[in-house]
Amino acid sequence: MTALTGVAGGAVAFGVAEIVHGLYPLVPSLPVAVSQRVIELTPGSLATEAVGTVGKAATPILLVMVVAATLAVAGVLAVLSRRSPLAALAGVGLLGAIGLVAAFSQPAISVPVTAVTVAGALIFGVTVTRSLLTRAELSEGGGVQEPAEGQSGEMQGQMEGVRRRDSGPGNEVSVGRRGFLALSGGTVALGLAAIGLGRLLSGGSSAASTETASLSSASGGSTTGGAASLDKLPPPPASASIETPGMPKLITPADDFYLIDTAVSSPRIDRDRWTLNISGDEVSNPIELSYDELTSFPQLEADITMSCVSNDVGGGLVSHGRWTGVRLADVLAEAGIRQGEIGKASEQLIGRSVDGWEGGFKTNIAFDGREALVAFGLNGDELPAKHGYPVRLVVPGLYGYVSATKWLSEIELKPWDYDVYWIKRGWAKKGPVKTQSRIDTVSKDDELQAGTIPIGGVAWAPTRGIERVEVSTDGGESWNDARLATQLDVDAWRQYVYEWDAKPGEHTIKVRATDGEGETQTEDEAAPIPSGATGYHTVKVTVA
Ligand SMILES: Nc1nc2c(c(=O)[nH]1)N[C@H]1C(S)=C(S)[C@@H](COP(=O)(O)O)O[C@H]1N2
Ligand SMILES: [Mo]
Repeated sequence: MTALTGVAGGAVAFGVAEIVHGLYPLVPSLPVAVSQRVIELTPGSLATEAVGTVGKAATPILLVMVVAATLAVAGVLAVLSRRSPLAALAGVGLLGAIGLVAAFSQPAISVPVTAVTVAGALIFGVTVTRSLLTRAELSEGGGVQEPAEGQSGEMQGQMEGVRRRDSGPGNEVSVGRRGFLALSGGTVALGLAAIGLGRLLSGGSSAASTETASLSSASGGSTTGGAASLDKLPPPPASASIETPGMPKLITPADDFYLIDTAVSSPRIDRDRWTLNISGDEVSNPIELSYDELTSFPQLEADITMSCVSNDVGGGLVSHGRWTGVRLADVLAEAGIRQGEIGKASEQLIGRSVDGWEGGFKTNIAFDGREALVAFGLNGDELPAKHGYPVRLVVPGLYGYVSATKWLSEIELKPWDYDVYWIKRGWAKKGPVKTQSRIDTVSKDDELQAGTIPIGGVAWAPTRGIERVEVSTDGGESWNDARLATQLDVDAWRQYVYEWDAKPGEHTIKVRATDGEGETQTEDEAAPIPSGATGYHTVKVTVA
């Protein structure tokens, strides 16, 4: 019962803080801030397991665990408070300190308002717990005070006086207890409801952040007075798509684009206050660009298939975007960084996010001819919040964990021996995308009808392109050339289909792709860690 008073106080404190966060974004959400720290401080394999492979997206479970653990501690503190109120208060102070430290490591926060919020929430919570505790003592018939014998008559008198008002003859005490339980339970519910309200107000973890404005109306012409040119791509030719059930769309709609990051919720960034810093020990002209300055470089659209190193063979952590952005090389040139003049201290380009996450790759890659972008648009719209609004990096041919920094705020040139987030956690230093292919039109254990069955899907080898895709329907003993859709771009995945004349029986279907350099993907099976999964996607089906 006593513990419940602490849980109630804790829930109210969380609720108060969360509502303030909902109303005033510069106060971070405490559960989110703490969860974020937990993720950051959990090294290596543990993070990989708990957060999922390479930064598996927002984990509501972790949020719930953080809240539950804090409430449990609050319960223990309430019990402790009966023996040693000071120790309990110290405990509350410690909880507050943890919340503050976590909050201060969040991007975009107002320090004074956050401090006042945390203090206010704690006072609220402690007050609620104390008043509930007082009632608990009453409803338990004052049974708490062991030292009652030695208490002064005056004190006893007070207690009796109060108690008399509360309890009468018969089962009054148990009614009091029930009433107390209802009151505390109600308070817990109120606190949790307040947390919910706060999350609603702030747009929740990710659900409400899907609205995006069209790029043409949001940037370019309107903000820069038409100065920025945009080199748009023509719509993909019909021949680039193969219409068959189960085939993924050639350009992945933003809502379906795979999602991977370590952020518990997407940072909310005010584009008008956002800046991109470019620096480094050897950078001759460090600069800070506003959004308008960034978008005044020549703009282009580029078709780039992006994938995650932790994608399993046949997995879904790969998508194709038509990105709008400016050339990374142009932006670097503005800071005085030029091809052929990249020294040891600038060998690695670090993309840093507002939340501190970093990716890093060889600076040369920005200049080797591929369309590495500082991107601000996806499929004609501005970037969705969860995909990096307002600005991110997109580099063809590199897995996301080394290159595709979302919520980009800094580019820093560093020596190669500097290790970024996932490198410290055991993933490969370089992350070139391996040639891969996937079967989409049939899946494991499908029961199919004999006749013509289209075996189709996508193959990708960004920067190299796909030259050939073969399908085997006998477990790899013989191979058939698939029909290929037109290659949209060497950086884009390419659709294929093989019209299979299926006979009854059990069949093992495999696919393999050959890249534009004539290299066929390896059959050797490897797990995603450390440098990306390999092997042929294999699907067993039954034909009746
Ligand atoms: N700020 C930030 N950027 C990030 C990450 C991250 O955790 N934080 N994850 C990277 C990884 S591992 C991948 S695969 C891609 C995924 O981008 P997407 O979620 O838009 O598909 O983003 C990269 N950029
Ligand atoms: Mo990734």
